[in-house]
Amino acid sequence: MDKEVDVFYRELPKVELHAHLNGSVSFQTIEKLIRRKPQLNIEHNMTAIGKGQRRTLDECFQVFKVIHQLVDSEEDILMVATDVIKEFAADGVKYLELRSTPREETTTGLSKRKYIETVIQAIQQCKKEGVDIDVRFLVAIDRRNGSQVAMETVQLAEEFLVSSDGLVIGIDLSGDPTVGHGRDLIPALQRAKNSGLKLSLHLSEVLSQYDETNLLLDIPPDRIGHGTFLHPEMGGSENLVDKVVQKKIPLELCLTSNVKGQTVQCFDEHHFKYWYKMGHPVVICTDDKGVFATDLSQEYKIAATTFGLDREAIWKLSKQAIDYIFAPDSVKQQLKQRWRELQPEFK
Ligand code: 6MZ
Repeated sequence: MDKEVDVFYRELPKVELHAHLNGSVSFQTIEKLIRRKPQLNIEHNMTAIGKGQRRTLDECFQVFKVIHQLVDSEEDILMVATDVIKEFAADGVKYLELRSTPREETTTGLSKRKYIETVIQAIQQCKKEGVDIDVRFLVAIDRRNGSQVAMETVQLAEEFLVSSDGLVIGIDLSGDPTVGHGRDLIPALQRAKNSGLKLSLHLSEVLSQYDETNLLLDIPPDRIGHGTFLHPEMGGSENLVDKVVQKKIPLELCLTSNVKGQTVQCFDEHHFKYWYKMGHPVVICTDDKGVFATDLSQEYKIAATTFGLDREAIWKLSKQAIDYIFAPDSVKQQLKQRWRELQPEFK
């Protein structure tokens, strides 16, 4: 591997907008968790998908279940969130929107409220330690849990929107895309939107979700996760593309995740190409850097080598991501200033 090239991606200031907390747990942190819970008999190959390996999306969701067994207390969440934030910072990420599904665990006394408070505590702790990264939190709705849980999650997020000093800023809709129908979640999502929470929705991550995607685009979301099957070349439709384009909804694109999860055949065929060529807003993200054994520098490098983007184009892409963050304009201005200070000479 060319070391000098790697340094460019590592030093590139980056914005990460699509990172699931429990999918982002590194090998090292998993090691610590396994030591805390030896009785679970969990091994590394059950929590990550290594180089050259692929799984079905369904198998990926089994991996999250294993990680959830390892992360089931306040203490675990604090460690996991702190480690994940520091790892993103070490990878050159200057602004991170972390998302996670609040869980309750009767055996450890964990409540959903405590779950969110603990993530906030980790963010504050990193800030106090001077870790060079601005972190915000999106409360996630797992579609598997249905409409009532979705509504309760939004209500909880509304409370934190007011009380967390700008740290909780939005809602994520995620979970196994083959389970449930988005139509049932519209009242909760609409309520979130009305109360000022930003919305990032996983849309068309798998084929044949025209009706659901069409309905959810009418809310509309502030950003789209994946959107793999929106466009006609992938079995989507012009109508969906038109809506996304007209509303200028940015897409969060996760190359390694989609290839390892087998919703996309290979990097060459990734829908990044379609949207980027069109000039539509796209943001390169990791999705689950632990599970898919990647990091954001690596994802930018893959985009560059696969689609022939030079350093200037990559720089533009990382800078453009600032426009699509959910934090207020003042934060965007600060980040743009940072990028100006760090910009290298392009020959
Ligand atoms: C849909 C995903 C996902 O919330 O426990 N999640 N949802 N598609 C994906 N593509 C691979 N990757 C992760 O993190 C794990 C949870 O994030 C969602 C799933 O609901 C998973 O259980 P948290 O921090």
